[in-house]
Amino acid sequence: QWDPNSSNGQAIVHLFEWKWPDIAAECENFLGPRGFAGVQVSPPNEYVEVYQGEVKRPWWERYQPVSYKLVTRSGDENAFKDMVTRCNNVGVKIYVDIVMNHMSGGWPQGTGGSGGSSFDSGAQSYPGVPYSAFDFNDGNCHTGSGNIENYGDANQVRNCKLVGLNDLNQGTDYVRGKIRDYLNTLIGYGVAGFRIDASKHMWPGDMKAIFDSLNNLNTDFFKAGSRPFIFQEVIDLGGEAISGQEYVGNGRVTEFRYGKYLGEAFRGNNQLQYLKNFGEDWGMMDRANALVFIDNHDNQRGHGAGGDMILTFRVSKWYKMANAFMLGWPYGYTRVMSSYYWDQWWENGQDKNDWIGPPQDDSFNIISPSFNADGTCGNGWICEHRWRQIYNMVEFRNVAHGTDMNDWWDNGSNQIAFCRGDKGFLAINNDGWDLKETLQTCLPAGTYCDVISGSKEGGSCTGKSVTVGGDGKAYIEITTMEDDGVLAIHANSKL
Ligand code: ARE
Ligand code: CA
Repeated sequence: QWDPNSSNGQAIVHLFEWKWPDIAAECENFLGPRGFAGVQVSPPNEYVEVYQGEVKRPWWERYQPVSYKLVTRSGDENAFKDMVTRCNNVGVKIYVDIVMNHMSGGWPQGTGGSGGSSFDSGAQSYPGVPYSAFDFNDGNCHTGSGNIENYGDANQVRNCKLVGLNDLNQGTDYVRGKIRDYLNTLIGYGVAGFRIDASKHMWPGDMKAIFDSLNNLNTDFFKAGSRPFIFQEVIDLGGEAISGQEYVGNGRVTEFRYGKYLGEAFRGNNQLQYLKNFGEDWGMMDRANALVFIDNHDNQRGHGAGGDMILTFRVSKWYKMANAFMLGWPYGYTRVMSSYYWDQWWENGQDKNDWIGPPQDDSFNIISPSFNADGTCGNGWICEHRWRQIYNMVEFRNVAHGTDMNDWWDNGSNQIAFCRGDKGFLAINNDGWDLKETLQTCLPAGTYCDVISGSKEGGSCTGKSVTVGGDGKAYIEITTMEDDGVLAIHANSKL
């Protein structure tokens, strides 16, 4: 279903590769108090431990399941349960990344799983579930290699192997039952919903049969009769046999055009003035079905879709502007990315280090983030969600929820501003000259704290203040010398 079952928040954060105890603490110390609705967590089920020459314990090993035992580098089953309970207790929901299209790729006999299960990828035997060769799609795939060779052919996209990953047949009752049991276990622990990995590679009807068979959410934490939130990963930039639209009957769908188009606009391949009708008018899906984000764990490192237009933490000024626009703009359900750092190694337009896993010690244990005095992270974690310009815009989104966009203004190129009812006002300057204008803010008269250059703390503002007159107008200034090209004020930032 389409509703995130959140307490009140309107944005979730993907804590990519975080450990369960660290997420539990983050819910209590930061996400709950800051009004985040929830967390997308990395796959919690057992996967292949990859050691392949130079490539040791890449992040992508977690997308090669071996069983549905809840044992990973993020923690074990008890740690997972404890995280879900503690996050729910502070109003932060957990959304689990579900890999149900496939099991592992081909690995030598004796390769280990993160939960100690053995497997034989060549024989398609996964005793930890158990799955055997009968449960896979080979007979239904008609390409020479057994892999997906042509994205123009819906049949092979669904029934052949994605990059060599053993492809489960979700058409059988047995496979459906195993996936259902796994998801119901998670529901029993109190999760609020699921990100469904590689949805393009499964038949929407098979997925529906599985979702329909799921239990209602745990009534310790949710209203009786609540259904799990579903958001399906489908990369649809147009031009392929399969469209995201085929999946909207099951729940929300990732709108990959959103981050690509915003990347193009902020990088100067398009002008911000044209964002005036950003949304359905741009050919994107209905906002009620869309899950939107600036970047994700794939396209921030050249996997997935969007290419070099995608904005990431590495181009931080643009990145903060694009996130501010997303969180200020009434389209879709929003997800903030939270990353770790790695050194890139570019060769022929490819980052040879795109596989590097999270910060880890010599025994490949993930290292927890540390926290600096100003609240930002250390130990190799970027924690975009702890950047003031981003978390303050999460509050803006919560405050403005339920209003539309009105009073759009632009300068005919890359300076824009708009209101959200009488709840919020946002201005962006991506031109090479200063923005200095008296603009309609739609807010009641008063003095407001700009939550981008600072925060409202104990009744005063650590950044720029904006004085709104009785006519709703205010003098707005964003110079090119400033750290950020955004100004945002809202009902809760009134001084
Ligand atoms: C790894 C190795 C491979 C190896 C394989 C098997 O990189 O070389 O053959 O293992 O051993 C992630 C990584 C993959 C990784 C995989 C398994 O990105 O590199 O393979 O884990 O460990 C398509 C899918 C889309 C998918 C993207 C990446 O449609 O669903 O590819 N995204 C999800 C996750 C990924 C994850 C998987 C799926 C697999 O978010 O993190 O892969 O579980 C066009 C098409 C898109 C296509 C895209 C890229 O844009 O429209 O549909 O996306 O190209 O091919
Ligand atoms: Ca498939």
